[in-house]
Amino acid sequence: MLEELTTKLESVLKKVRGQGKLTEKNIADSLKEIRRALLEADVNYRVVKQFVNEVQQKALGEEVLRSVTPGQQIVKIVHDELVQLMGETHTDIKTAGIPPTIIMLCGLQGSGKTTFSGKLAHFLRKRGRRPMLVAADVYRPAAKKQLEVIGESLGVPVYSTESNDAVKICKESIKAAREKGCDVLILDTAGRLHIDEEMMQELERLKKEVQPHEILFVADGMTGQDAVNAAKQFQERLDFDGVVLTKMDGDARGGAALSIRAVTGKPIKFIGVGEKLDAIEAFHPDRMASRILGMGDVVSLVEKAQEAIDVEKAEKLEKKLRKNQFTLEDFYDQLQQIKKMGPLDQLLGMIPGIGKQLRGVQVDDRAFVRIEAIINSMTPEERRRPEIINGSRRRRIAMGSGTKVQDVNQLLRQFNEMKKMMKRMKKMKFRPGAMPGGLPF
Ligand SMILES: Nc1nc2c(ncn2[C@@H]2O[C@H](COP(=O)(O)OP(=O)(O)OP(=O)(O)O)[C@@H](O)[C@H]2O)c(=O)[nH]1
Ligand SMILES: [Mg+2]
Repeated sequence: MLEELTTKLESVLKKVRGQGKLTEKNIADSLKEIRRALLEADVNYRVVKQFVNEVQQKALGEEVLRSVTPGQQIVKIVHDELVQLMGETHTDIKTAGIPPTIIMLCGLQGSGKTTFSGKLAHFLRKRGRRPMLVAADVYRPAAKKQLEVIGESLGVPVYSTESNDAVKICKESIKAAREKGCDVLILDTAGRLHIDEEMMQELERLKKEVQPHEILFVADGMTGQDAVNAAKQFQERLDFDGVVLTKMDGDARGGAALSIRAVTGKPIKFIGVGEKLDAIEAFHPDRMASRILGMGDVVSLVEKAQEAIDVEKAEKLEKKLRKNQFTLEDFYDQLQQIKKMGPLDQLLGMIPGIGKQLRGVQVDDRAFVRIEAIINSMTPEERRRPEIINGSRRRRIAMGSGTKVQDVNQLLRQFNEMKKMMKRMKKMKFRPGAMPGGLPF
């Protein structure tokens, strides 16, 4: 995510940190580079100007210049300003006093509204809500079908009718939601290639007659300033409540993420990080600022782990670890759980320090498949007591799994390393609840 910007900012800040003494001159030089990096990431030029001014004023303050670690102070200033720029704190979506809570999505064509409806339904349901999707895009012939497929794959009800009156459909859906006991309605509206009068009028009518509790503007994070300009126009007409930035997993440069709040005054509430329906993250300005500066995002990583990891299994595993009974079977189980957390490269990017080394490196999820195949080709006895796996067993396992003996050797070596590491960890004070001490990195 936002790799280019991160690489550039990291390199500027590394230089700053390395300088024993900060002067007005080298602060000005660094700021020039920061300014360029932001402009190249397609951040709005007014936003950049303001940002650089703020950082400059704070950086030239007495405490920084006299501090023992001026470089670190500057990094902190840049970080804090980024947080400020993106809205300071996370803003949740509203909940209606009397259900259903109505959430209306709007945005240009192809920005990711329909996909996001599914993601939001998935997200809310995991938090104990009962969402219903509403097919309010009456223009694109396949739109209803697309939403129905999404609803079906999630097991979430979809309200759709033959009517071509979006206002009517949305109004009717309120009754349908009450009947089905759904407490959130997500309205998937139509997109247009460009902002046009007819589209705006339809959205205004929806707002007036359906009175959604929350209007979210969905913008394609890859389109930078175009997204920001569209947001501004939607803002003027609809006064929406928040922004969703999609496609942040791709080549998004960061321009939209860093300017949209300042330009529209509305917070980013969610980001989309993939095509799958679980590729959604609640937006936290502080976490994003840390990621942008290459400091990782341990909090999100831990949250992902909490969602994917089965507590009971984790407790069993911990007992085994304590008794040093960790087997290849447990290792296999662990892999399955990690897989549920999402694509490896996204996960690694959240680990402080690691992100940088791996940036641009394609992490091969197929390595997982290979390891699975190898473990699958072992007998239960071999999984429990890998020390019995001799040369001929290794050859058999390699054959059975369609891999090479070297692959089997490598896996066994890694497994032994892991066991050794765990032994060491056991000797340390191991407090699973305490972060980051409870994490194996
Ligand atoms: N990589 C990636 N692709 C996404 C994301 N969100 C949506 N897409 C893709 O973007 C394309 C358009 O998504 P839709 O959800 O159909 O967009 P829409 O805004 O509903 O489009 P219209 O209804 O035609 O206005 C699809 O191919 C999605 O798979 C995301 O977060 N990451
Ligand atoms: Mg759509």
